[in-house]
Amino acid sequence: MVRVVAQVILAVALTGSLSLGQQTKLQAIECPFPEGQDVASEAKCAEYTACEWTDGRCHMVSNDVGGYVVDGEAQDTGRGFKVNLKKADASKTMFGADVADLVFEVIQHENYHVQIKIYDPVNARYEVPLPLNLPAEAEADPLYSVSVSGNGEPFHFSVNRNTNGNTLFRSEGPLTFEDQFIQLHTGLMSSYLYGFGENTHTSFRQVFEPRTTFPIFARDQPVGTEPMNEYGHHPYYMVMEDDFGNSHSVLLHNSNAMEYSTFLLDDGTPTLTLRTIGGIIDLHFFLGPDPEDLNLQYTNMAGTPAMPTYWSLGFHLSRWGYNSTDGVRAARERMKVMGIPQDVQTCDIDYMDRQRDFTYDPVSWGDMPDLINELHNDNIKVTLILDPALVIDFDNYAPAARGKDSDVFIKWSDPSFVPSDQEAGTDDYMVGYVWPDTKTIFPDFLKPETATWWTNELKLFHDALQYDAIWIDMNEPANFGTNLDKPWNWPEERTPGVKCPENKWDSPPYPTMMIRVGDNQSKKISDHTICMSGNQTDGTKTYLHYDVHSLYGLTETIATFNGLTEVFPKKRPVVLSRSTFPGSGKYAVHWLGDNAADWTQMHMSIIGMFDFNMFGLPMVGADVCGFFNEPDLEMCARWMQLGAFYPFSRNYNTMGTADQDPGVWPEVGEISREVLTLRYKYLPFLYTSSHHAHNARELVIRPLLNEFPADLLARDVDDQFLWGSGLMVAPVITQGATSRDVYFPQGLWYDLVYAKLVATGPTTQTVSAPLEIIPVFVRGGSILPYQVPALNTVESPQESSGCTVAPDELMIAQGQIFWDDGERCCSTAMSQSYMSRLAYYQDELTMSVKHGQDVGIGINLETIDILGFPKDAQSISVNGAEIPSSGWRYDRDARLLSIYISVPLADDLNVKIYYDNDGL
Ligand code: MIG
Repeated sequence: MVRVVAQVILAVALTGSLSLGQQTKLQAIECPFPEGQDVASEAKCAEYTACEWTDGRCHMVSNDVGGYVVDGEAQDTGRGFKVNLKKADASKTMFGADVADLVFEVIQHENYHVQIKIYDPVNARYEVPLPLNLPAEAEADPLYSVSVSGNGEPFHFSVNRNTNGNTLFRSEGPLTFEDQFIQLHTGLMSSYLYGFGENTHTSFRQVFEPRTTFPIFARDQPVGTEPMNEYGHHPYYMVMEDDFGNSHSVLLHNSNAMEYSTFLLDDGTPTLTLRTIGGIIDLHFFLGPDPEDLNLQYTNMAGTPAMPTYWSLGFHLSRWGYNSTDGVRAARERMKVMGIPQDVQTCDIDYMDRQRDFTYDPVSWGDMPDLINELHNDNIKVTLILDPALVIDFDNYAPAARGKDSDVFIKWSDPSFVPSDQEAGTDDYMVGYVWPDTKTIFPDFLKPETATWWTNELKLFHDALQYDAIWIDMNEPANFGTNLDKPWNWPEERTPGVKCPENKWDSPPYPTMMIRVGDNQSKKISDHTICMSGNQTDGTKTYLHYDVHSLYGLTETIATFNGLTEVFPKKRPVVLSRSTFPGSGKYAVHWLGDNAADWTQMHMSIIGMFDFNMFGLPMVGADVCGFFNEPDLEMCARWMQLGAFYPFSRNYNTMGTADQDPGVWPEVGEISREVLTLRYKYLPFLYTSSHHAHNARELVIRPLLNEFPADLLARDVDDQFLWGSGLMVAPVITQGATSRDVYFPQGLWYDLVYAKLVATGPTTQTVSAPLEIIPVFVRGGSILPYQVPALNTVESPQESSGCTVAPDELMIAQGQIFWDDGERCCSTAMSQSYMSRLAYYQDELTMSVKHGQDVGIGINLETIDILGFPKDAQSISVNGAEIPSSGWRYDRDARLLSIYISVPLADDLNVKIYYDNDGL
């Protein structure tokens, strides 16, 4: 491939279509009404001088009138360039408070990575205070160039790919930059747009027609199918530019409430609008060019995914509402009786005493320490939930008292905001109400003192209950009944909950569409959370909750992760977090929130997995069998099958519903045993993929388009997914179906269980899938390591291992085995982990150990299954010595050659197969 070296182009005057777009009235560039587009009318339009009514549409005025003008020559910064902008016409505004003078700055990083900031040079505005990993110096041969209009011209910019001239970003229409309303539009190369979150996406690929808008802002919002913002905040997207699969991705590094909109310009160009109500424009572009490259490039900056402990890849079981230790025992017993693999038992808030963190109910859960011992003796790990908010009962509740001593809670930003009837002893803390029967305050996890205090609480808690992992819920943060007279679960006699003051933060001029979607009862951005006019601090600077709201989950995750490294020195912490932000993947496992037992939501869980793998959080999964409502046998069986291929695999349901653990229905129990046994067999492959994700930063769960970027059909497939590059899962997610259509991209595809060659792609085939079957395929060219499955991962590492070899058309396949003690933390010494490479080339398999021989000691490679082998072998040699004919078996029908050897994983290996290939 020829690489074209180019430099950042300084202040290039725009030519061609760019200047056209800049002058025409772009009627499709909608004028956004705070109340939503339903109110659009000529009269309403006239209220905004930045908008204009033409032909029955209210749209932004053209760029030369409503936008900014380049004011001066570009200046070289040594790391790129910057140029001054000034507002073209101060009278054209949406909500007033336009920033008159701006700087547009290009900052070069790696060759594949450029940052573009647009900010106010005079009055510094809020910027996300968490560090990104940026190179100390720019690399010299950028893959991109950035163009901006010349001095005196209407401001316009574009980002281009040098190798082929693709235009990755091309600003359209006017830039709006007001104190609480920033808006930027860009034309896209194609409508193959993916990402953004956390949202209720019903397709992985974004929709442009009709125009579609999603809000982004951390929110305790259950899953549904209308466009909603959910728990996390990930303004990160990818576009596949052309038919060759060249792809780029973009992060808008901004944590304020925002929304994005996808639509077609009047000439059909797919276009994206980005709106945020605070901070600055801070864009990071990654140039790939492959979707898989993007993952490496993005996570290198935002945070590489945590390496999961081996046991956390096992099956997790829980529900809200076991109601007692005996409830847990009964569920565990059902799993044992049915012989269903399980590694983790989780307890929800019902274990707590009056739903207070760091306590347990003395009555129904009085023997909690015994329960944990029993589970540990049974090789089961225990995850306990914690909510961030603590009760203000300082006299009787020591964690809050200690927190108050260290002054760790979120405060009002102005003493005048403290309600006059606020509870005694709560000073200027913001007081809310969540699950406990007593009002609560919220730790400020930005503050260093909070991390110290939280670590101490985690340690004390572990002294009382020997948990293995912590699940942090409600960390958007959630608060009940904000702005309402009475929270839904509020006892009658109580005083009202928190009502946010009227000010520009709690009632911003453009609250984004989040106030109109989901169960936003008070129609405010503080709905279901704490007030935006709260104050937080990192010890140096103070921040409004308005700005740092969406960082709450990440900052709590970091504090919990760091705390657990002290509770469990040298072990990898397992932290399960509901709210996430770019960078969370370095620390957290994520589940996709409160879904429902519903077939559409089962499908959406695959899309959610794709999104979060893109966001750098490969350890992800949805509540299997649904959180709300009750699944029937069929749905739960199908969901257990799909969930067996979630990296984070947990069956979970809400309070007050019937039990739905797999042991409840004998049939589901059997199906679950079978499919989880298959998962456990291939855990070494999932573990190896997780290691690659952690290290080489590949995706664990891949949409087909990641492996087949130039295959246009693959780009719309979101009901099938890959583990790594070698295993494809095509779950049944349709009620009543006993077969499904499967798209097989180019190559050979074998059935994982029956070993037969099923398809030579590209092709779509109908595959039979009665209730007990989930279609899973191995891709020709891959070698998948496996292990004889056990009932949990404490037992399985002692078992012997094998590998499934799936040759491609040229009879070639390759794979790797990564292995370590499963939980060791943070040593990068190669000697502490094992890695070998497996290569199959025309009847010969070699395994070469790369490092960690000692770690592999004690485990034998016992079986090699070669799929699609043309005929029986005449003889087979292992490391040069012929083995007896009892050492292999050939299944003529499946064309499966199974070779039984017994060679230590620690040693290099060569297996050669001789057969008579006459007449083939
Ligand atoms: O307001 O702890 O998403 O998994 O069972 C609900 C109770 C609080 C929400 C979590 C869910 C959990 C539930 N929690």
